[in-house]
Amino acid sequence: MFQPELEAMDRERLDELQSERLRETLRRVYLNVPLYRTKFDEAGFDAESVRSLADLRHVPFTVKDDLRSAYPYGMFAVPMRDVVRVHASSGTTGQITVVGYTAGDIERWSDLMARTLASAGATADDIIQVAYGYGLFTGGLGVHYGSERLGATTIPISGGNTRRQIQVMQDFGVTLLAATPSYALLLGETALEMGVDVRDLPLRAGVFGAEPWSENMRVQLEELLGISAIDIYGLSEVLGPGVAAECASKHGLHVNEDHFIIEIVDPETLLPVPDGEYGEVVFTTITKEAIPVIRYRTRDISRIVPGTCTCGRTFRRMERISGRTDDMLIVRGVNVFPSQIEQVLTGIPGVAPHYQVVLTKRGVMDHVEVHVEVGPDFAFDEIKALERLQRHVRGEIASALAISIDVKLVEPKSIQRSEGKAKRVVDLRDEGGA
Ligand code: DLL
Repeated sequence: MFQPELEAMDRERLDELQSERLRETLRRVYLNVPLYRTKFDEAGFDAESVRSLADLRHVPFTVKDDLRSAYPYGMFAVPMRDVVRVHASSGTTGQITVVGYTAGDIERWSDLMARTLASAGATADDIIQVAYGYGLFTGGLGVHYGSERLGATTIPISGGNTRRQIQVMQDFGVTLLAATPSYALLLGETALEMGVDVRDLPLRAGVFGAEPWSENMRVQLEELLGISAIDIYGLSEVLGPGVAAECASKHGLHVNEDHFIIEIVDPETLLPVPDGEYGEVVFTTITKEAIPVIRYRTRDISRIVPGTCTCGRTFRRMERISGRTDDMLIVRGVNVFPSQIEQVLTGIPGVAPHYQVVLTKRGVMDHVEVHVEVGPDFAFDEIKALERLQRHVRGEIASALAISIDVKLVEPKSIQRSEGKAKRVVDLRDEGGA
């Protein structure tokens, strides 16, 4: 453990710490951020009235549109001269939101990322290939600072230039890879094309996140790369990577509760759900200086994993993200996330883990079709075999998810590969057909 005195803190002490930091944060945003002052006043909420964590229920939520309307710096709680870094996220609609960091924020972020890497088993002896994008995206620089804080050797290669990545991995003796899971898959496949079996290299772990992925995808990545694959989670509005991460037991992601308060709420009623039930993940930052967020609705769906973890950490765990509410498909009344479809596809021999869910309009009805690549060894011109496999895939999806969904098998390498976040849902509904 990187910081056992914090990560394995007594729960009672943690409650006190969270309440104290929450009170201080609420006071600060009320004083310094007009948007919060207006929200609190309109809701009749007095920032000074908070006595314990239970009072958080009375605090108004914050949503992505609040950040958009405050573009670029309207949500900052400190003067610009105290801001040493900005990052930005484009989001699905393309409209950009900006987040800022003070020198203190960067310090804490580095610590949290060192903690994240350490929970994946990394030490100062590791050589870490940072294949998340560097730039306005938080992934590259976030992991970079954590890796240096840990004392590991940091390779700031960023995303892209895939063949060179393999060369570097091989020549520099890389032991840990940081990338999106979809890019890690592309790296593994490209290595094979180059005649390199990554399993023979010193690489032993991966910290993968920034997009939803399934348990079966983990199994495939672990086999392909000969590593232990760890899920790491975060979002720009709250910090970047470093909000939550799995430990070696890989049974939920420990939320860094000394810096963030997690709630799971029903997205309709916005009331908190009991531990163990699914809902929308909501975070409140309690140590951020430049841009604290209060009850921020992430649109990510997960649940709290009940019970304690065998690793000794006391921070609560959230289950891997099932998906984003924006990506949820409603197929004849049944809610499905692309990652659930991925879980089914990646368990079927003969198909490759490359897929897209394509939405079109048929008359007034939405039509959903899954495009999935056949495996590289599949004889794509054998119509009978293709039909058989297609029926099989449909059947597997129907039995696992209780939905009947059209499946189109496509040729190997015909689905666009990603060097960052994969695009799993292609929405052609405004374009009048597929
Ligand atoms: O993706 C931060 C990050 C970088 C996390 C590198 C992990 C590794 P954003 O670009 O703001 O920040 O996107 C945040 O990505 O709300 C989730 O929907 C999704 N996401 C992030 N991590 C995971 C994960 C970064 N482990 C959005 N599993 C979040 C599933 C994830 N989804």
